[in-house]
Amino acid sequence: MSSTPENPRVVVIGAGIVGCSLADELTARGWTDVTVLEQGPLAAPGGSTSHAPGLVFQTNPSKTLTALARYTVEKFGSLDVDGVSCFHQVGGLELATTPERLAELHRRAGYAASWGVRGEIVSAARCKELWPLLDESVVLGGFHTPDDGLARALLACRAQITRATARGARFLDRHTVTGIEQSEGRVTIVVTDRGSFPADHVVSAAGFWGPVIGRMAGVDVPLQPLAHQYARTGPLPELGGATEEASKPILRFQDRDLYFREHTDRLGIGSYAHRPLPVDPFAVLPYDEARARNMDMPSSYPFTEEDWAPGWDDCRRLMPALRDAEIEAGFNGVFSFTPDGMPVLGESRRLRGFWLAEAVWVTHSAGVAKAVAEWMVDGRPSIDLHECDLTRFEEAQRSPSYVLERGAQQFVEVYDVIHPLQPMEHPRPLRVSPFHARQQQLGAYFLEGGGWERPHWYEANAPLVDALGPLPERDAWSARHWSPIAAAEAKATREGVALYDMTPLRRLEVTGPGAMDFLDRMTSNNLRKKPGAVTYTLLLDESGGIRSDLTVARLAPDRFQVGANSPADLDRLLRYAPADVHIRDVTSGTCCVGVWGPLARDLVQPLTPDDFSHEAFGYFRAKETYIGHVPVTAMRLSYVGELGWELYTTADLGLRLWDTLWEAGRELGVIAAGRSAFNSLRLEKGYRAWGVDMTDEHDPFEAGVGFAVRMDRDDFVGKAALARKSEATRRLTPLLLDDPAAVVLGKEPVYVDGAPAGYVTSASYGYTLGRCVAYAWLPAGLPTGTGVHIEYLGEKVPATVADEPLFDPKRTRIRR
Ligand code: FFO
Repeated sequence: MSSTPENPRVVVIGAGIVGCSLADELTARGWTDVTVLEQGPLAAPGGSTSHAPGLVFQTNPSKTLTALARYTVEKFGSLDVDGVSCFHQVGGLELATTPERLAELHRRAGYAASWGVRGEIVSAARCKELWPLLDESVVLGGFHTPDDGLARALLACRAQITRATARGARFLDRHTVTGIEQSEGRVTIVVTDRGSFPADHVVSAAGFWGPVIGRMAGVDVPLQPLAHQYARTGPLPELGGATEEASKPILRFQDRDLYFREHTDRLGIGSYAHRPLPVDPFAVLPYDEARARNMDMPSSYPFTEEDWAPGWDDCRRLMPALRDAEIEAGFNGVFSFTPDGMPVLGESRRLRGFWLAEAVWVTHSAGVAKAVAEWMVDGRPSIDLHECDLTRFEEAQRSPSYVLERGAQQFVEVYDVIHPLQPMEHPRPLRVSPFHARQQQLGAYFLEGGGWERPHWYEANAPLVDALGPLPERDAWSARHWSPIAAAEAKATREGVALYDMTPLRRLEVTGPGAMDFLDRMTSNNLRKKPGAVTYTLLLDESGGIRSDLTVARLAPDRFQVGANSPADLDRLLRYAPADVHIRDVTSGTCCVGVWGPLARDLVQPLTPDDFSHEAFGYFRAKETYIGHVPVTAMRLSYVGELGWELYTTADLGLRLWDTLWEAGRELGVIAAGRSAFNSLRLEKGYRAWGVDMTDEHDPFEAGVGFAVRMDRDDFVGKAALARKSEATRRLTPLLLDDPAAVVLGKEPVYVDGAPAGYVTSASYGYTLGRCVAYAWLPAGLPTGTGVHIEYLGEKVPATVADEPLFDPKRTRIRR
């Protein structure tokens, strides 16, 4: 068959659950020229799918992962082989044996409600009813999710092989990929030990062999295979008479890193309660060599008794019936972990047509296959995948040693109670700004983001706390990674002047004769302004979804500085850039201080030869000038909503810039302030954070950034789609919590008239307002003053729809 744009030649590498599901999804969309190459035998080729115990717990703090899992449940539930369903909906049960875990289960019930998964917190007695083997006395409660269950992954492979084959796909087993050829940046041929396969698109769905395939293509696949233990008991009298494969909910005992499922009258037990057992993906044997060495399959390593013993004791404490039980069989099963626990999906920019569908668990497999198929066929997935995008890793997060260390840590933490702000412990520090030494001297409390050390507050500001009124008490959870010092720093910013380290803010330099036209076509606002203008604008996709929000400073006719959000922004711009446009990420070689507050001008003016008056240096303007000895690019804008400037310079001069500002600011009472205050101030101003408040699932109008879209100008990416949009049905809505002492943190479900209606995106105490601010996706048209409830730790907290911006609506503070 020859290739056409409507039906290109696709080669999928790997016939595990991802490859089989992908072949099914692609052929369902009319891409029928699909070849799936598999090194092992079908339909149990020996990778992770072949040993996966199949537990599908849908609930996850990530909305994206939950949506992917929901589709797996829906799809496998509709597939069968000879009348046997590919999904066994026994429900799920997560147990709490500590108060901390019970609180976590309440949070998880919140995520479930936010993302549309049925579930309820249940008593210990109800847990016992659902799982009679439990010792009720060790259980405090549980989270029961009736729609979770067991995926029969190998059956689902068979069902999808049959269906995709009927539509024209072919599955070739015992074909080992040995090379990937390319020409002019596009993939052309997949070479195997049994012939070559020309391809327009190649998808690596090779699971933990992904890095091996990636190397053939010259593409990093940042995943780390690790082994974890799975064992099966002998027959248990307590399960005697069972005829069904399973009838009780799949069970998690996260406090001891264990999970359970039935195998008729036996129990299968999975354990993460052991040291990480990393496996070198380049040393994993192919199917036949593994067999030759008496391994069951490449993904199953011999059971290590010594790693099993502690977990086994815990199993027996939880289920007394296991005290007399024996382990009949066990193995150490290999599967993939990534530095952040998310899959790695998308097309490589360096090798067009080469896609990754890697580090995917059975739980998310069907959802991933659907999303990747949509992405390939329609140009974009129908759900937000930015957390899974292969472009999300920073350069410094791609080294093999980073991937190994973080992958192993993801294993260790797999069931831990993780606070949303909890930083990784190592490798740290990885990236520091030039101000790091000063920040340490000021007692910075550092958290981590994108590899950067980021001060959240400074202990040096502790004396300022006394001048505040009494602050409401916080519960233990919201008090974590929080300090009242943030309140003092917020107040000092609103009343005096503060320095904020903005170095981690991504900066791109876009230059060349085509730069103006290129940025103009790529983004939604009007950028055709004289040099010196700064514009807030949006990077949209073809469907009008928000890919990012940017500030674009025109520094010279052909030279722009772009303030961006993630590595994906750079990737996207590079993908589209014509030859006469040069794009460079200058983040690492430069730095930035935000000097913000009503006294900002008093601080900066004496240090610079330029006129920094409102008349001479207006709001959203940029100038290249000097601060003392330091050449800077100054931009008059502020994400915290106060008078002031972002000051950029090269990294070598950063410390000098900081010291110059610090010295000059002494008599004005300048402080250094951290991200905790920063986030509070920006929410009071209603400034959206991309990736949290809005993603490509949202259009600018419903997200409340329609002011950055000029529908009356010439064409730009996304314009046509926006023109077709009908009235929005949902809206990013500002809420104020009624009780001045109440706080929420984000991702909580919101109830309108008692029914779940949406979820909180970001939230922070608004120290100026004296109330917690929460933004939430809610039905459009809720009038200001509407009372709603936010569920926080199982309690319904009252909140009220507010008018935005909540603070300084006339913007007098920034425009003076
Ligand atoms: N670039 C710079 N230089 N500084 C930043 O803080 C940020 N951002 C992101 C990415 N790029 C950046 C953009 N987010 C405003 C709102 C959100 C921003 C940046 C700026 C803002 O000042 N909005 C005003 C003015 C809008 C206008 O006049 O067009 C407003 O909404 O009133 C940090 O995350």
